[in-house]
Amino acid sequence: MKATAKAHTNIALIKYWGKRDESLILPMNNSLSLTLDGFYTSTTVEFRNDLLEDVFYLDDKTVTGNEYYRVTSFLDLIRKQAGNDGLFAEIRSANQVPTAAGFASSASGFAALATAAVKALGLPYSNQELSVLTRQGSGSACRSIYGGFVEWQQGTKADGTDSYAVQVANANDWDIRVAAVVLSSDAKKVLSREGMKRTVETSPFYSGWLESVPSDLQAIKAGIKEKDFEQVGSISEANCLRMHATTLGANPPFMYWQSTTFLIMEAVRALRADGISAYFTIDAGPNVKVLYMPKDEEAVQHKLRSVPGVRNVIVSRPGSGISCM
Ligand code: 2P0
Repeated sequence: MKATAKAHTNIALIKYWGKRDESLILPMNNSLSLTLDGFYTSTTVEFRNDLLEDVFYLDDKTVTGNEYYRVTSFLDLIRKQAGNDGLFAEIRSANQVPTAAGFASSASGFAALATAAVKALGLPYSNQELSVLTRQGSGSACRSIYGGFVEWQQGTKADGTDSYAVQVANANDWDIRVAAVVLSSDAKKVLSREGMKRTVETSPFYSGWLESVPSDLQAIKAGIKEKDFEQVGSISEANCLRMHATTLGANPPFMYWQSTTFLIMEAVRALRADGISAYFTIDAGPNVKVLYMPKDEEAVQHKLRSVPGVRNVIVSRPGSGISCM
């Protein structure tokens, strides 16, 4: 009753922004991401008869509070599905996701946790079933089941059984790069869960966001198929800007960007003006991710590292899906 699994994080190129069901974590729109090899979580789950409650260690430290409850209530779901309510687990997770890089470790975290727990209990889940399950821990995590380019199909059913991720292109199909640009200061955060809820409920721009997603998705999938980097990059950047625009219309309004965020956006535009194909995308935080082609590695690194306020630049290639050890 013990298993270990590894999952990589992912960066959304077409963002998931807003839920239609908060408890089942059903999204308002389809999203599309790239799984990244540079950032991952390894998790071991061992169900033991001698435990009276779950114990959770993250990087060898005992976790309590909200983070602990999110994990145990997710395991409750799995226990229920296995028909084994009273069986508790020791969970040991190690994050290779520098939180300062602005990646939600929840994506790799819940994907690794779900995979390890299901394996430990011997549940014969397909990747699709695993994606449905993982989604209920954290929405974006359902995309981390697969490697390469991945689409999360929002589904139409009220019970969420058709809301899962599917692979669009394999990690080995196309060699591109994503640089995570780490800023030296940290802003007070509006958590993405709270931010998307406020936006759905109050932003008059939200309907415009939803209207814009289907054509972005169609165009980016065509771009991935054709390996048209300009198309994939430019659509990712525009989609990111539209997501962030919805936050400015929320009540109260909020914004994830800092002054250094703007400087990096300008640096990326300057690279393009110099004929280097680079595009940015930004999640629910101030850090920027930059997409570019391997041949431009040196120029992109040099430019990004020269921006005042940039602390580090961490490069990823397309990564693989979940694996069990
Ligand atoms: C995404 N984000 O598609 C978008 C873009 C942030 C901006 O998914 O509430 O941690 O657990 O479903 O998945 C972050 O939200 O939120 C996110 P929950 P999650 O990657």
